[in-house]
Amino acid sequence: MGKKITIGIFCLLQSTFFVVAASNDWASEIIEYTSGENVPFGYTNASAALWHASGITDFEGSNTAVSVINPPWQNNQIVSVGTGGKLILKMGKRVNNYDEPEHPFGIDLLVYGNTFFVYDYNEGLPETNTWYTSSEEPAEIWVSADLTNWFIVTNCYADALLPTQSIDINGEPSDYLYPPSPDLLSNDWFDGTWSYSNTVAVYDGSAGGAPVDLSQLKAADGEATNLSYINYVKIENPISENAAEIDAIAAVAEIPEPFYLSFIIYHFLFISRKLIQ
Ligand SMILES: [Ca+2]
Ligand SMILES: [Ca+2]
Repeated sequence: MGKKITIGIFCLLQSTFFVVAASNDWASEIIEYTSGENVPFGYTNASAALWHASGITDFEGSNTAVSVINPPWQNNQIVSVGTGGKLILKMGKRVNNYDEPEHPFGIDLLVYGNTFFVYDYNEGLPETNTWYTSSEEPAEIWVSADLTNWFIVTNCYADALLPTQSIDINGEPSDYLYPPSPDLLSNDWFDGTWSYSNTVAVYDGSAGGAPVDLSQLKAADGEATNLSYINYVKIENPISENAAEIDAIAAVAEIPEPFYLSFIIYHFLFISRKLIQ
């Protein structure tokens, strides 16, 4: 009985730790929200943009996996930033600007929206049925370390490329903290060759999102700059007549940590075994 309780508490601690650790990777606090104009009714709940991006959404009455053709759309999943609107969120932890290898492709932050690729239903299943447009509603992404000095992201927009994909090509869960290649931002998605299968394949296990590199920023005076870290993200929409939707904002996971850790653990075990022998 005592042992069971101990194991139970241990598991509880483990799962609590897991939840807390996972949460820190996401936007965790609303600093400011102004809906702006042209916002769909009911889509003004800014807390929908906090924590983990959506993995499932309703489709004709049943839960289905979020994908590049099936975006999150429920008003507890996304918040709209209309024309003249603004959403400022604090990240759950400091987001560092790293290059390879700590951050794949040098991408530091991922902004998830609800864009999707559009294909002609009349031409059959989406696996090989090519995209002819997307539902993008681009909004500016700004970042700040101190909530005073803001810098605009120059390499991508929110609620544009890339649509969210919750499962990989094998149907396994995508990694929402692993960035897609930023080369995909300049890909010609509508050249008649891109459909579900090859799109998901080039995501390479990432879940998509707008891939932000903190080395590709501009100051208010237009000068190119970078930041070594940020704590705040602002989505602003002076561009689009349509409201942009935000699902979540994630810090990219640092790659080498587990490798270093496993390296240390391996050597610790190796030395311990030698000592015991
Ligand atoms: Ca970077
Ligand atoms: Ca949208």
